[in-house]
Amino acid sequence: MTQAFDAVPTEFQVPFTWLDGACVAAAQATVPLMALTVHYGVGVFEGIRAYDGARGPAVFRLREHLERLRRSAALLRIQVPFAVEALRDGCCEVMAKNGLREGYLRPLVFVDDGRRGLGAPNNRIRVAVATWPWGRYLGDEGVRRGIRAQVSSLVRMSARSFLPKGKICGQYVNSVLAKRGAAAAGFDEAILLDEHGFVAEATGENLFLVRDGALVTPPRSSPILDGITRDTVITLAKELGLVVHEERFARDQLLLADEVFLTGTAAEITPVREIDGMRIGGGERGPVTARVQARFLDAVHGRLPEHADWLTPYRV
Ligand code: PPE
Repeated sequence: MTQAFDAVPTEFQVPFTWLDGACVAAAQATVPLMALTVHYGVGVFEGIRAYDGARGPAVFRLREHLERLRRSAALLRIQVPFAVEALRDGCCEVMAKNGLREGYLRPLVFVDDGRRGLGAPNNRIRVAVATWPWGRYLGDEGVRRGIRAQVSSLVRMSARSFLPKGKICGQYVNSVLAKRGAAAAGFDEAILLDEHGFVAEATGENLFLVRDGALVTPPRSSPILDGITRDTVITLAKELGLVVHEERFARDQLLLADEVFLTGTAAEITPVREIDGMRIGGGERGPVTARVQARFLDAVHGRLPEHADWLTPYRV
């Protein structure tokens, strides 16, 4: 069976990509066909956002993202050939050169061609930072009104077979399969349970529920990414006087929650208004979610002086 594809242009054209230490023309920043990462998914990546604010544009929690990139690489037994400081400067430089006062940054550490096969250990490790202007990941309406989610029939990858704390390229097939299944069934997003039946996370977001005014989110010992937005929300919620429990919960507790929301760099804070056709709480963004969302926006846009250290300013 053959399938015809229309040529799909790159979604967002920007002039520059940072590659192996310098900004190059984005069209020249390519990966060889036989790069190991293309075949086996042995690469690591990050997703970072920059926001404009009163004091100009700044990257949000850049150091934490770059440190997680190093940890992901360590789990994969590869070494990022640049120091965090060099990557930090590269991220700021490519945003500035692309004239982006806001946007998404995608550092990618990939293993080049050279030796072939699963055992190839020593091919050159290369690093790119792509950037583009990215709007609301789960839709403008999703952020305001909430999205409709499905509990996936696929289980979140187990830490017995994979390393969920690493943002490792190949591991994302688990997420893509769940996301595609949800989309095919008419949902906006999938929520994955772990192998024991406890709620883990969504395909590219951590998950919180609100119960009796308190936040509950799966603990870091669950097979979830150690989300930086998750950490930000826990910090900001405590500052708002909310109690936060990091504990496991099952599907029934999720369905009975007063509110549910997802957190991620791309998705920011997105309410969930319906799961598997059941209305969550009032079926719209709940009041606690709205408070956390507002404080999150204050933080990323530089309106919280006490969290100025979360921002890495750059000049456009
Ligand atoms: N869980 C997963 C599996 C995940 O991929 C992300 C980020 C999170 C939780 C939230 O982590 P953090 O961004 O540090 O709060 N997902 C990234 C990739 C999205 C994509 O489409 O690609 C992101 O949000 O940038």
